[in-house]
Amino acid sequence: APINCLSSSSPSPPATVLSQDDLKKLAALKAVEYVKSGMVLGLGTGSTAAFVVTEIGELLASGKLQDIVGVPTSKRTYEQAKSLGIPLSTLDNHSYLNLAIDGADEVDPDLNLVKGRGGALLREKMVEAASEKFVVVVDETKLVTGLGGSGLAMPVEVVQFCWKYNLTRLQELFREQGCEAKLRLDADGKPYVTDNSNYIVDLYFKMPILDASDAAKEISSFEGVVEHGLFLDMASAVIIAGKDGVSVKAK
Ligand code: ABF
Repeated sequence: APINCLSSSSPSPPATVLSQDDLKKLAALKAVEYVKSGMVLGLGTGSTAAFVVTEIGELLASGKLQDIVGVPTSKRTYEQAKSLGIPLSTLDNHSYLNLAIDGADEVDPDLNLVKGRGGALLREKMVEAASEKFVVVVDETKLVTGLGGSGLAMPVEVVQFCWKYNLTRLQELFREQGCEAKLRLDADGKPYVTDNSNYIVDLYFKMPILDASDAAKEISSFEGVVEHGLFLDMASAVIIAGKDGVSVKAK
């Protein structure tokens, strides 16, 4: 159904224009249709994934879903899921997951992703790689023609030891692509520390990354790099909510 509702009758009532949060929620509700009782589920991080977690909590509370076990991708999601009474576990105890649902920062036409602006990229990648299916939930503002093309951060999680050394190496690696590397700071202006006690170096590109697969390999080859936000060939499906409705792109 269309989600930007305009009446054709006269006089016209005001158009109902959905907010970005409304769109995120619509994508989340669609994704939850993939969840079946008995599943072990990867629970994503971020504002879109939070709608997914809320809905799963409500379905469990009403008895419409049963025997769900959630594996959270961050401390934030752990707290949210716990407060909703969702039974929780870890990859150590559940190394095979049926399904993970999470948001993304950028989605390219081949369903490759940039993730991690929320800071949870390491646990997200571990949980999502262990899932049989990985469903991504976004609003249409996340669609790009090439990864890195939004002009926003592509995060790289690095160990704290000599972080500046790796920041410089990362900037050098992509110098010809107009890359600027910055240490992520928290609200107090101190280095942002991840759930795994690492720092994040954000890479800003002036143009889409020329060869994302090559870039992923090069970044991973640096000693002291823990993980990067390029999630290539991982998504099984992407649910996109936009002004014309909700669509699903699958591999
Ligand atoms: C997680 O949350 C991240 O990988 C991504 O950085 C972020 C997206 O957040 P939001 O849904 O709030 O835009 O999915």
